[in-house]
Amino acid sequence: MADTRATAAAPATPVVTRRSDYAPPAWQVPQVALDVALDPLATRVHARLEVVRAGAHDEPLRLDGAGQVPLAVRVDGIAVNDWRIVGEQLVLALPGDAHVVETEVEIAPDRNTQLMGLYASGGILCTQCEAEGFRRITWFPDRPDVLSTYRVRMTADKARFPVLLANGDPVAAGDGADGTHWAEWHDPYPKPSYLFALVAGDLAVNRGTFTTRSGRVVELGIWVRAADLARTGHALHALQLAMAWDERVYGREYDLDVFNIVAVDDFNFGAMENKGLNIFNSRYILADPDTATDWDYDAIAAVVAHEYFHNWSGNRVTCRDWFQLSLKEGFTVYRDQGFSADQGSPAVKRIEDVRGLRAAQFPEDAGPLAHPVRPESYIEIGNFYTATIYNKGAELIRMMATILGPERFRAATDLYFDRFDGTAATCEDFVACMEEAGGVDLTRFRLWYSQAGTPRVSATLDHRPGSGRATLHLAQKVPDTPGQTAKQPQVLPLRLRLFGAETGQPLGDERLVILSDAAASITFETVTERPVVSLNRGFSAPVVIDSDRSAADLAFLARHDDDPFARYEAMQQLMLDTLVAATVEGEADHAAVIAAVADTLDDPALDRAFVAEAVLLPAESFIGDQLSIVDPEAIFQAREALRRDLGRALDARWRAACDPALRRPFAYTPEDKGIRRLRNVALGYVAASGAADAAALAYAQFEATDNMTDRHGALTTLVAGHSAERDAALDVFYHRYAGNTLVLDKWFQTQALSPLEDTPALVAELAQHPDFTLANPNRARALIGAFGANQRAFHADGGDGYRWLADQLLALDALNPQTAAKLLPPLGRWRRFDPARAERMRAELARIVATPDISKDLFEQASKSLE
Ligand code: 0A1
Ligand code: ZN
Repeated sequence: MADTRATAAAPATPVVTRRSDYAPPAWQVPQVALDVALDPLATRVHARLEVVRAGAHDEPLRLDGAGQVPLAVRVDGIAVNDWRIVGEQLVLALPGDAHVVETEVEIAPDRNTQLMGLYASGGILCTQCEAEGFRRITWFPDRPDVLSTYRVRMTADKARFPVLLANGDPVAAGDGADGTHWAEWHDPYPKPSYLFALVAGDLAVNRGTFTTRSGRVVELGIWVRAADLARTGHALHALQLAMAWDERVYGREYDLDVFNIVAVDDFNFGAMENKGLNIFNSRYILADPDTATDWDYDAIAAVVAHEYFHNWSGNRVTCRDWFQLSLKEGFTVYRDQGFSADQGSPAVKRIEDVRGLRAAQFPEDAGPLAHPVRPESYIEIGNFYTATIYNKGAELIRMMATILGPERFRAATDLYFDRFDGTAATCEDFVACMEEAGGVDLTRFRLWYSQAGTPRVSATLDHRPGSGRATLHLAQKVPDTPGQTAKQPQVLPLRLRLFGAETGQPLGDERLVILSDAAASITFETVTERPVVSLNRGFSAPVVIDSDRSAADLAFLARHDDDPFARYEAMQQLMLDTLVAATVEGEADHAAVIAAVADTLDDPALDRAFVAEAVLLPAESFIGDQLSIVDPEAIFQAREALRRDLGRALDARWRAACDPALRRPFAYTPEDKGIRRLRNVALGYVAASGAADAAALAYAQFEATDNMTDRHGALTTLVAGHSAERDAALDVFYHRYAGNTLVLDKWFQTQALSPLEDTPALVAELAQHPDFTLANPNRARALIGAFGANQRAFHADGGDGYRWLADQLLALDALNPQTAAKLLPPLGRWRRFDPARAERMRAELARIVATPDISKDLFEQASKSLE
């Protein structure tokens, strides 16, 4: 096999792929038969492609390949040698309109450290083909608009690989010579190569069934190592819930007789929706109360649902080209958000999603890697699995759903699935269905797909006492982003409502205002008292709102708004204004925030999960996003001072929320989750107050609890301060969970997220720990990713963190370019910092770009961050 590094290396002049260059494939491949003789060091792949000329042309057949050498090429059964290798393609001229082309290659999954194509994870052989991994397995037109039916035959050593799985349904199996066995699978649904999968390993299965609404009984299987079997129940249950939900909410039924999920420890992303054979990062499958937090349980259900939902939004209807990635990802995220909202509290789910959007997507949209939801070009498509494609993409679908209303939105998704079933579609196709079935004109709305950047909306409310009316003046601006200036106003659906400042009562109904011009004024009648405006309720548009509402008005909305999201938002804005003032001026009055937090804690009508979210201060990075120059230390100090004051002023309330008397045996119910969430937020505030007994309290919780949520919550609080209990807890935790890789990830991550001054030194030390390895993406992210996200530690004076991160990225790039490139963005934010920090960050980016033989993945991220 050729050197695996060769194909990832940055070419001298990187090849840029452009959306405008799209051309339909010259050849289609309606049928594929693969014969795979599996062996960790020498796997033989024989591919038989039935190729058909598409249209009248004399183009040769072009097959993509990476890191492999064709050992044989046959056309219609006859060996040929008149093919050429051009770049990474095998080019073969064919005389007729239909031929059978066969190739044979040898690959070494054991040596595949990129985790793309066929690779080994803990003795399991598995595949990852999205976006361009299939070309690392065999020669093929590896593009999503070539759809084929696949027949796959696998042969392997029966003792080492007793289980053989592939897409579709199993059709035959048997024993071969020399202790081998074989299995054949057939997938009747035409699919692009990125959805191909196979797995071979010594796996145990948790089986279940699901009966679809038309009576088909589907065999479900969650496949893991035998030792992990006891931790698969939650994932299986989530899968059954997701299957029922998709029938009920979108009318989508499952279409094969089996649905398998395999969990592996080494995986570049969260999971993959291969047809009928999803492959997961084990962190999104394995859970039990002792090892997984409530956050993990929720994430498992969300990712299981996400991958399942792709069976329709992604697999039955796929993407024409990778510029359309958000067609499947934005829509599927929107669908999994709806599923999760329906499992518990929709308001809390919305708050979590908006918090995530602000933490990951807004900074992306404001930085050097900003790109539209439908990008115009890329060097490496792996770099475009971003918060913009996924989460902003989901917000676009949500806005269209808001504009259409639930019935018309459902009619539009039905039309989309019907019209494009079995084909490769575009974002434009989706929007056209929304227009047609929704009876709306979305011409201007399409700008959301082509313009990057988060729109900013300014809002001022005019009211003359006694006039009986009020006027809301709105204006919008879409900021410049790399390569895009002078943008047009976008279509913003804004849910609004007025409240009377004296009575606290609503003044009229909620209104949906569609702002599509640069500015507009909206008049409200029957305004009988001084109004306060509740804006962008439910976060109906993914924008930044600049309003002139006073602290008193925000505190009023935090108490009286009837939209839970808006209530949370008012509280956050109040906190944010206070923290920004404190950062800039060195101090601020904390009284309004303390009063609002006290009221929220005291309101018995609010669910505890909501309260826990509402009383959390905005993240340090989000405070930084409000400032023209980020001063990480000043932000940290301002936030700590407010935490201390909140801790002290509301001490009795926090202690009540984390009172051991409230503990009860673990149950994964919305109510118990809420109690646990608030308990751990409260514990953090007790510690922030500086109370002498805080570490003892946290340690007692750490020891006495029966679940990871409370144990990890206590550990997080302990790790944020210096105490004997901190060291003891880290030690106990490490030894108790030695051998459980997922829990050890938490051990690394919690320390890397600590706000203490010695975190940079500790992180450097942890990188030398015997349990640290760059070969496992979860472990690398737990340490390197967490450190990059720790604003205070990463930017600590001296800038040693920048050099350390760059060194880690370069080392990781040599093994796994995709994962390395994903961890670069914290360095790319250099323009937002003071000149001394900015220069050091820039110098590290320049050093990365100048390093010979870096991957095109890392090159694209680093070079764009320098521009
Ligand atoms: N389509 C998957 C995400 C994914 C993308 C690329 C991968 O390559 C390593 C893996 C997974 C999803 O949306 O879940
Ligand atoms: Zn997805």
